[in-house]
Amino acid sequence: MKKLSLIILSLLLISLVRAQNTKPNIVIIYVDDLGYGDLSSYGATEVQTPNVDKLAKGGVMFTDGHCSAATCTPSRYSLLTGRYAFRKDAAVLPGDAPLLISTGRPTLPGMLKQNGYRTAVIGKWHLGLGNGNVDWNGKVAPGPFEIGFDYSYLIPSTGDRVPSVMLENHHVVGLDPEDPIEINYKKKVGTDPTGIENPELLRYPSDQFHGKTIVNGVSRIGYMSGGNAARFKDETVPYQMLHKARTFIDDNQDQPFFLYFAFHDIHVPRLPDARFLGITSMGVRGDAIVQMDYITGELVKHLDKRGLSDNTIIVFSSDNGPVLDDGYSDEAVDLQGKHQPAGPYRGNKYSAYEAGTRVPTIVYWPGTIEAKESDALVTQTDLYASFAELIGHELAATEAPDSEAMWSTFTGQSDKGRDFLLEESVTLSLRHGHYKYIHPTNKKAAWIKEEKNIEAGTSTEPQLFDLSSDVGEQVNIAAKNKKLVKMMQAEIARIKNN
Ligand code: NG6
Ligand code: CA
Repeated sequence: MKKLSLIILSLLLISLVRAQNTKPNIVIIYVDDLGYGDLSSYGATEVQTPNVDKLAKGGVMFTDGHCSAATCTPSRYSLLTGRYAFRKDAAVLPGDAPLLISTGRPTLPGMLKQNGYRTAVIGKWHLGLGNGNVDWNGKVAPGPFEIGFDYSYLIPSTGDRVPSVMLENHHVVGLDPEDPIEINYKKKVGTDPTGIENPELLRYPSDQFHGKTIVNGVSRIGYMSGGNAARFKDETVPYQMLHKARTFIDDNQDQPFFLYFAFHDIHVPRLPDARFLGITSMGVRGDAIVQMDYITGELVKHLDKRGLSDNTIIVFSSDNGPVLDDGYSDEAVDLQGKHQPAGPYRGNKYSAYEAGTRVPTIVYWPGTIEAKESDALVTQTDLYASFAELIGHELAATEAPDSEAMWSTFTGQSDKGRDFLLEESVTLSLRHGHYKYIHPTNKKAAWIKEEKNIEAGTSTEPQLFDLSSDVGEQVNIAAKNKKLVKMMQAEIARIKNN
């Protein structure tokens, strides 16, 4: 009898190990506003990022990897749904926006959960919460839980938008019911000072959009009253996130898990912890990059410590290109020095040029995938179908409609990237080999400002660039290549009608 149970136990153990091998843990480390040139592995010389470089040197480092859009919300939408955000008209969301992802839509965490994973999102959300009239004092839903996450610990929107609190699962952390939160994006609520009225109270000046309620010495977008005990201190948020991530890993180390670790660094307001202040010559933007690198290293070390590294895939990337002045005068511009946040590429966050979406992209899985540099054209939109391919999940007809299975490319076994790759901004751009087409538009987002050195990259005329001879997108060759332009336009029309 004893022998039989021993046999059963060992069979169970073997199948558990097998299940783990076919279902490795997945960690997506998603940095906010990190540009192509912001890491030393990607050519930065003024800032050192040894921890991320270790992933780049030990994994597949992509030189033509893209987030799906040049801003946060649309990129996150596509990452989590495998669907282009333009289909949803997704743009940067206000802090009181309802949940953008419909609860019935298949999602990456939902798909993994269905396949036995425990799923968590820790960090910046910015995909809306609630049904349109969210009460921050009660149960905040629907949100991550309703679209496939078992656990969430969130900055609800962005650090520069109220409410400046953390949300754990359905509730604001540390809220005193005697001091309820009220949020208003149109008019002032409560008596808290604002940046516009009391600029002398600010740690650094802001533009008028960011000049509303002051929290932690920094004025934000939107008005907030109450919730004083729950208000976060920006400096400690990354460490709280790290703590929650370690706990999630510890609690789930015996089963497959998916952790979407969404940094707020290096988005504005940039308020790195004191130990990183002044560590670079680039001011708080550079210091926040080093803090991000440190936290990444701590996360990787924790996986090592638990013996999980060989069974964990890490994807490291960013949600859009870099920006220096995004609303606060934090010296990022004055102290930039020689640093090139976008590397050799033209543009920035928001822009239709390459720098809007071409971001550091690393896939790391020690012991399973070999280190290499890949110039394959890849997009985060394809992670959904690629992970499904990896774990043997067959996509339903309406699941992840824009996501292509590219696992062999993500692991460096194949160099074949996307034939056509869409880049979203206020317009649509399309990559095909070394060609880059930008669709004409007369739209312009309010925050795109030449005086802030933010280039939209748009034109009312079609634009075509040959990146093989013109990496900086300087010479528009559309007029001389009418056939190619037509073909690109036809492909965009085809994608739109899909
Ligand atoms: C813009 C904000 C910018 C930033 C961005 C979102 C203004 C003028 N600018 O609206 O500061 O918060 O939204 O950034 O309001 S993102 O990375 O989340 O897309
Ligand atoms: Ca962003």
